[in-house]
Amino acid sequence: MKQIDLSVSINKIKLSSCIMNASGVLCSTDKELSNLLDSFSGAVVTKSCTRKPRKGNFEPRYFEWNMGSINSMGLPNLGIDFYLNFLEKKETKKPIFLSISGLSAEENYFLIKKANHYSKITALELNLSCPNLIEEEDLISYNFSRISYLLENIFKFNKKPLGIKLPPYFEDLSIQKMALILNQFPIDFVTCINSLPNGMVVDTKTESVVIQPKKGFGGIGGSIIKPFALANIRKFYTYLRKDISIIGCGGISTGKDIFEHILCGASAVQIGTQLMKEGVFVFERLEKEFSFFLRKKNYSSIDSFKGNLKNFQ
Ligand code: RRO
Repeated sequence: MKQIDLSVSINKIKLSSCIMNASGVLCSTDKELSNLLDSFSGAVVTKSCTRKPRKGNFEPRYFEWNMGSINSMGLPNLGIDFYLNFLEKKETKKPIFLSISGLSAEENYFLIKKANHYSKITALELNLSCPNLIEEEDLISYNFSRISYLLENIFKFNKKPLGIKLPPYFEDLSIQKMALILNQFPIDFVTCINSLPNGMVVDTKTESVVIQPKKGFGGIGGSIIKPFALANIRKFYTYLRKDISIIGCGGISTGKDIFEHILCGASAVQIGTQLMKEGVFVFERLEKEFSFFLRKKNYSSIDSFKGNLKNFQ
């Protein structure tokens, strides 16, 4: 039987498998991160961290139903020092992506400078798209001049490979503008997409919202958001410099979903809601399903179909 090669490169970073966790899901604590390091995933992404530990928003703050999930976690994390110290102690061959999400530009500079000193961090995923911060008035990633200013400052000192976790955009022009900005900087990758902000789920039995923070509004993930993830990946693939890789995230629960993300232009994929539902065993299942799918299609590597989505003529 033909061997299927699921290894990929995200710019210069080599992954033995294109499947990894999405930041935020089962990647906050010592135990969760150890489980991810021991799993079949091709890389590990940490929970977005801040300078100081945070408890996050009040519970209940996560809810899932058959088509997706809603969360308003509020950036609970153990603080950057925990993640750096934890990783420093671990021997692993897997690339490690430290996700950071400072509450201000200055905090992001501080976090990036600090992480730059740690050899175990392969790359940084700068999360500019958390939809659930009580402190934040607007999402920085919907404010193009703020993003531009932030990146200009970051690339004055940053030495690590760096990518940006983006929110979903809903207009072609927004993606064009964002790509124009990103193309000016030595960015290694973008992750598309974070959860869809400001969603709402209603429980008809109790006639109530299903999560407590922010009167029930939260970020939507899971299979229901896949079309938005695919559209954002496709558009960024069209508009971004070819050396900026795309990590697809949003609505993956089967091997076929991974194929769709990569066909649209993703180089690797992240699993969020489905990891939460299934635990770390999801990686082995998805690898098997994806390999099976590729074998049926007669593809033996990711590069043989990546980005090759066809249009009607
Ligand atoms: O912690 C959260 O509330 C959260 C974050 Br930082 C994020 O980036 N995306 C999300 O859906 N939740």
